[in-house]
Order: sequence, then structure tokens, then C-alpha cells
Amino acid sequence: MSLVRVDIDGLLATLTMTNQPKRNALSEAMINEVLAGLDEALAAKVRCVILRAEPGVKIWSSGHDIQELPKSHRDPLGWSDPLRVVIRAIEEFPAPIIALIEGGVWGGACEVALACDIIVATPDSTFAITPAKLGVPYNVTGLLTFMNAASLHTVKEMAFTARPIDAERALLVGLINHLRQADEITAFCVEMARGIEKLAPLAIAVMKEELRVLASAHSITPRMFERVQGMRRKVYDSTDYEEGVKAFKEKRPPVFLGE
Ligand code: YZS
Repeated sequence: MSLVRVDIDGLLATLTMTNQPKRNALSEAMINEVLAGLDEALAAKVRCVILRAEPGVKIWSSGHDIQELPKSHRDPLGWSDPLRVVIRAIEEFPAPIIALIEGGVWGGACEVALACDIIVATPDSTFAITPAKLGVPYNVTGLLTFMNAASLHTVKEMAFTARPIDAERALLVGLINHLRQADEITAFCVEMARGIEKLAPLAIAVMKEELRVLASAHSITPRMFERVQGMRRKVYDSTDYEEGVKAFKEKRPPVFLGE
């Protein structure tokens, strides 16, 4: 069964996540199809991509496939984790990617949406940063995606409360570019993409890369990095992390002990 539909129409590719029964959880299989769709778009020399879920869904994506998170004692968000791979592919894709958001966007999916270049959402969309719900030690580049998308205080509130914010507030705090009603969002995004198509693709590709490089230009010493990695290791070795993943699978609220 296909989890992502790829439609190429001239210079525009639309990638539609279609696994609503699992709320578009970002499984390795789903992410591999997104990556294949991006490869197809690249080969077709498209000048813009729209990443979306099917119209009318309640959940855009429920985030990392929790069933695929390691149970314990292994970094759940290491360099080759599918979520990390797709974030890099989106950031490095040499043309703009518009996230067309309808519905709830959870955890790793929130990072996927914010890693896109332009974000357009319907009024009933919500955005949540959820590692604290599961006990996940989020990784440094992942937090940078959030920090580059909103103010530090907004990111802290979202990460520390794990509460979804609604689209209106997301617009107010600069997390998203535009709000559009469900019946007009597709036309709005396509019209924006058609405008981008007519502009100079090499100039856009180099600006995207320059902005990516500048946005990630934070220096961190080896000592600082190793310290943070050591702290993260304590979290994925903790019983809290085990409990978070186990509780989701058992469909009950987790009980965190802080150890
Ligand atoms: O019971 P079945 O087999 O039908 O499966 C259910 C859910 O278990 C499954 N599902 C997921 N499976 C794996 N990973 C997921 N993230 C995930 N989300 C859902 O889909 C089937 C339908 O789910 P329901 O719960 O029955 O659907 P609904 O009542 O509509 O609720 C939808 C939401 C999205 C509100 C609910 O499924 C939910 O709370 N899901 C988890 C959302 C979440 O916490 N995502 C963050 C995942 N973590 C990350 O992305 C990062 C690693 S981190 O933790 O650091 O943020």
C-alpha cells in the first residue's frame, strides 16, 4: 500500500501523506516514500513542492512512529533515524517546499512542517512539540529547527508544556506564514507555487542554501557537544523514557519519576 502519493504537474510536485488510519505517523516506510517523492521531484526538475495530508483530515501527522522508537538504551533521534534523514532532505532540497497543513501536527511532524520553507495552515490546525510527553531527549539540530521558526520563549513554552497551540496563535508568533480556510488552502498554495515557478530557480536554490547555512551557523565546542550528548544519553537510558514509550503502546498516561 502506498503511504505517499506523488503528483507532478509541470514544475510543481505535490506529495500527499495518505496513511490516515495511523494518523500519518512518520514510520520509516512513510519517510522512505517521502524521500522517493523528493527524488522524483528533483529528477523532474520541479521548482516547487507542496507537502500535505489528504484534504479534510483531522491529523496532518502524529509525528515519529512511536512503535519504531527504540525501547531504551539507544538514541531515538540519532543521525540516521528516518526523521533526521527527512528533515535534512527537506532543508537541502534545491527548491522551495510549502507545507500545506490541515489538522493536528505532533512532535517530529511539527519539526518536519517547520523545516519546510513556507507554511500555510487552516484555522483548525494545531502544532505541538511533544518530547516531554514521551520522555524523549530531543536532539540539538532538532531544537534548532524549532528555534529558527519562533522566539525562544515560544519554543520553551511549547516544549515544556507539550500543549498544542492553535493556528491563529501560530500565525501571531511567526511559526507559520499564512492562514487559509480549508476550501481555499489548496488553490492558495498552488497559486503561490506557480508564482515561484516563474522566478529564477538557481537564485532561489542558492538563497535557500545560504539561509540554511546561516540559520545553522551556531558554534559549539566539542566539550559542549559531548556534555549535551552525555545529558541526552542519561535521558534515553532512563526509566522515564522506557515508561513514555511503553505507556503509549499500552494506551495509558505515563507516570514519570524523573529517573
Ligand atoms: O490502535 P491502532 O492500531 O488503530 O493505532 C492508533 C494509534 O496507536 C496510531 N498512532 C500512532 N502510531 C505510532 N506513532 C504515532 N505517533 C501514532 N499516533 C497514532 O494510529 C491509530 C489511530 O490513533 P488514535 O489515537 O486512535 O487516533 P485519534 O483518537 O484520532 O488521536 C490522534 C492523536 C494524534 C491525537 C493520537 O493518536 C496521539 O496522541 N498520538 C500520539 C501523538 C504524539 O505524541 N506524537 C509525538 C510522537 N513523537 C515524536 O514525534 C518525537 C519522537 S517526540 O516524542 O520527541 O516529540
